[in-house]
Amino acid sequence: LASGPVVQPAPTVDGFVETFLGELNYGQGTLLSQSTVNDQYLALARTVRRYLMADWLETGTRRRQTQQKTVGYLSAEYLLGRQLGNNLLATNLQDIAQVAMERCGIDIATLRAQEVEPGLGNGGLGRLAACFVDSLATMDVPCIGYGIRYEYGIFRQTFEADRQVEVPDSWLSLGNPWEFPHPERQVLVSFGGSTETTTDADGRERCTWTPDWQVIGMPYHYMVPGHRNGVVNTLRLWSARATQAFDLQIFNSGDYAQAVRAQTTAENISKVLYPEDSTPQGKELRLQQQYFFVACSLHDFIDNTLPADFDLRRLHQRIIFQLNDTHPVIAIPELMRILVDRKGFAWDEAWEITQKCFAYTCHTLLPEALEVWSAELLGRLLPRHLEIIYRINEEFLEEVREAHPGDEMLVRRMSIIAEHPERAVRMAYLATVAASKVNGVAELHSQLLRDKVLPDFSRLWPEKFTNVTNGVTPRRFVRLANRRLSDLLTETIGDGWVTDLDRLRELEPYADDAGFREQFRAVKQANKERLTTLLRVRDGLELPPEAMLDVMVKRLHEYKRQTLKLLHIVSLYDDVVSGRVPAEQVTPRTFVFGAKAAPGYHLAKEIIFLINAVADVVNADPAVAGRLSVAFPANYNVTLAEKLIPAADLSEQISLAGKEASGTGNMKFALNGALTIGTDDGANVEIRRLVGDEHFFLFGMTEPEVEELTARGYTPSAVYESDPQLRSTIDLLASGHFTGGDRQAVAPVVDNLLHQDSFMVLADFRAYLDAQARVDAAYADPDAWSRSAILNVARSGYFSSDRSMRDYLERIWHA
Ligand code: 26W
Repeated sequence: LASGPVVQPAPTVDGFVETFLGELNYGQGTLLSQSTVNDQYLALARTVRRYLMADWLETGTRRRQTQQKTVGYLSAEYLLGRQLGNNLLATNLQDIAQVAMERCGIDIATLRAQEVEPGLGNGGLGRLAACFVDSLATMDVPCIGYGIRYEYGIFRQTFEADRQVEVPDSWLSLGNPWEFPHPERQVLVSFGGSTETTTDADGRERCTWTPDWQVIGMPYHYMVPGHRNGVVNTLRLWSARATQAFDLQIFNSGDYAQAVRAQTTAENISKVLYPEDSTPQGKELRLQQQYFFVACSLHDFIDNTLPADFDLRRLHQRIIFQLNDTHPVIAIPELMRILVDRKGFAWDEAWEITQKCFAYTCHTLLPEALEVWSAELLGRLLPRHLEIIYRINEEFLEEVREAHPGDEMLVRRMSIIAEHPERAVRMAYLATVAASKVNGVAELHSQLLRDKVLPDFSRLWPEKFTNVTNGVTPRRFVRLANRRLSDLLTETIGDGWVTDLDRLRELEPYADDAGFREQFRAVKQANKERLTTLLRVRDGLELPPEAMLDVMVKRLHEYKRQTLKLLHIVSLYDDVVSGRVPAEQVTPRTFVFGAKAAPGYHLAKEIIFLINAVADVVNADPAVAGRLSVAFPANYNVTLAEKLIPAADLSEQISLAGKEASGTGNMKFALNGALTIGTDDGANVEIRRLVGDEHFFLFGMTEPEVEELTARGYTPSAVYESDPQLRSTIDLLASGHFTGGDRQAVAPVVDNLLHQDSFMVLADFRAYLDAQARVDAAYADPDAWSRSAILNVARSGYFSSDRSMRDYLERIWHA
């Protein structure tokens, strides 16, 4: 019994009902007749969990026995999305569960809606991590996802008088049936204090770190099921607790209130996800979070996962730590500290081991998004780590001097330590120096990373740099989100595509089959109707279900250019209300936005306000009724994405060329049969190459053209002056037409466009409008449009995260 197989409930309706009622009675302590929706949801989740448990335990046992190399994915964010639907899909229990619930008089959709999604991420980077762990489980690759169990995830967005208001996301308040706390695996993490170097009897220098405070890291385990393959990997998220000793010390001194405050300090570490996406705040708590979770994770793997007698010189044969951006990069000096100070390795040997155990993925090109920690802060919080970083840097710069004697400028440029405006550690440089491989997330991004962000490093170590284009999981974003399309695909080409997305190619011939196109359009129409119903109930929006659905969903950021989309809408509206274009000539479109702004990002919040203001006026104006509507449902998240993306006709991917590292939403739309209007940026480049020019609406400057314009000097007001349509559009905005005559309210955005426009919205306006005219013309021919949409689906199999994982395995992990 102790080590034998776990008995799994029978995968039948009877077995499911029995287990469910058992969970309701014995787990929730209630009767079906008395139970609330939350009781029923929790019991259903625990029922599904039971069908995964035997596989989870078995996978763990198998991993321990075979001792294969494991991927330790280190990520400060995992944007998982709801678990119930995904786990029903993975276990092939969807139909059984539905019938079982019906038998209990329960509508399973109501229970699904009860789940609050774990929003433990900001956007692309966090969602990518969730897709990657899904793929690794489906491919039966050993992986432990390490991260932070934030008590509060990304804030819930509401609108008050058209402005964003943030509400704390208390996702745990109704209970979380998907996690398993493991107090027996808790880890101690130290902070602060000082270091002392002494010399051993045998003449070896030894450093001791005497920290002045500690916290406990408590792991919570989450199941990561593969798709119907009997594999369940583990996500291990850390939660911070106060230590008894720490409390008691103060408590004994008689200051009870102070003792409780100390507890709060410790537990603050995993309290809340930082909602800043791509603008590092340099906050002490954030560095605490970063060190907290990597210290826990390294300790967990080295001391609690590897066998006790493991020879750490072979560490790289058992683990590769993948650094998801710079957030976990403090793991590098932490591993050096473990090897040198705790395990007694000589520096050089420790460095050799460390270099083989890490690989680094960069997810950005914005210089302001590259994390830099002040030496003052780092030294105060982690004095030993700062010493280690200095030594790594010294030895690295020696190597640079040897390769390029006399080039002190180069040495200064490449130094891990910046001296201005203050002494600080460049985390991306530290990662690049230590990692075995450095990768970007799309072809263009990897090239720009080599040529623009890290040019000196790529010259010194060209073989270190590689690309792995991002991908998305077809399980969640096609099979789960778009059941209708999935059924049509499976009817047509079989169900192999779910785990082998290249099989979508077999769909190509059907693009020329009128009957198939008809079915494909019916799927899209049904998805649109599902969405309009949802938005009516959820947001009180009345949208015409037949209009073209034009969707821009992503974090709000200037470089992504939501304002370009807004100018397009205003110009269409302007055309009609000014009488230049009869309303009947306007293609009916519904514009949908979804976007959260970082709470401290003022301009982004002004843009949200302006979109809402324009939406109010456009939606209420009879002049464009039935032609133009604008929807901005609040709180865009994974759950909403799953409803929006399958309904979209047009995918807006309009960042300024050279700014979007990859994008992953762009892939989800193409796979769900939307056509893309997009710039030559990020993975758009690869999408266009694969689906074909004729099935993609390209516009705008290329990255070299952006560079050239920047060098020449860009004057947005001159563009405004030279284009009458742009002038009219901006003047209408500036007039206060959308803000009840209040010109002040629009000034922040309008003035920025006219006098700053850092992301060249005005420069690309004309090209964007022309491309949108091409969209209208194409949409007028439903057969040609659906042919293109089908070819987008058929040719996007490359964007499966399974393929990304194969590329990481081959180029980076060798696992
Ligand atoms: C606060 C500091 C900071 C810095 C960078 C926070 C978050 C970041 C991330 C790198 C931002 C991010 O999510 N990047 C996105 O990563 C996706 C997955 O690779 C890409 O598809 C997006 O293009 C990229 O913006």
